[in-house]
Amino acid sequence: MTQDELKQAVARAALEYVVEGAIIGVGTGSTANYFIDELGAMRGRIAGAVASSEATAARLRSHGIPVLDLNEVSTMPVYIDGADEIVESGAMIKGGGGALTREKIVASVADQFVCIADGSKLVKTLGKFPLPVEVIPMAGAVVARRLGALGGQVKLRMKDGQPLVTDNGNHILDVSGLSITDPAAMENDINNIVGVVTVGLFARRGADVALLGMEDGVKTLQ
Ligand code: ABF
Repeated sequence: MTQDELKQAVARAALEYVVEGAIIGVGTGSTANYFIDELGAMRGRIAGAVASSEATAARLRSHGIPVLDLNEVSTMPVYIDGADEIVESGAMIKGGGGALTREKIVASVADQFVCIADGSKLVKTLGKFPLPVEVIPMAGAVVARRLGALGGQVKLRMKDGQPLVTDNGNHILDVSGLSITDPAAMENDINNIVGVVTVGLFARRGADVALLGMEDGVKTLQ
């Protein structure tokens, strides 16, 4: 199976977690896109969706799925999204797609976080994938120095020769070379750096369920 077929398989498996008549939180990225395409087929059976990015909102609308503002929603049974890396405990690195802040906000409202990913995302220790940190632009240099002191190499994410600007008008620093043995502690430490908006470690609130696409089928971790 190709990586795309594995992503499609977990996207389909995630439909089991969709609660009829409810509002669904929807993530960002290629695996989440496959999930949105599957959700399109059952659009009449959900109340709508809350999107974690402008790109996801546009894709949901293209399938005729109503997109709600999170301010109109107080509860949501499930949030479904991909990951860049995940460990068995459910802690993840996210944000390779640049949508980490809205992903973390929408996930925080959901009762259950269902992570969908191809099996290559399952690792023993987080950190091979560069850790994304969204920062207020004026704090970029000072936050980069503080992150450098944690032992990683810090790079400002660029797009078309300019710093990438997130949906929230901020920048992203990618930290490589970390070996994250205590993800929740590192999440706290980075959250405490002034100027950081969001760190792409989802450990204090990780995945409740992970659906991982393997050659021999979808493996469920919970
Ligand atoms: C989102 O999309 C992100 O948090 C993560 O960065 C990325 C995973 O992308 P893909 O599904 O394309 O591998 O879930």
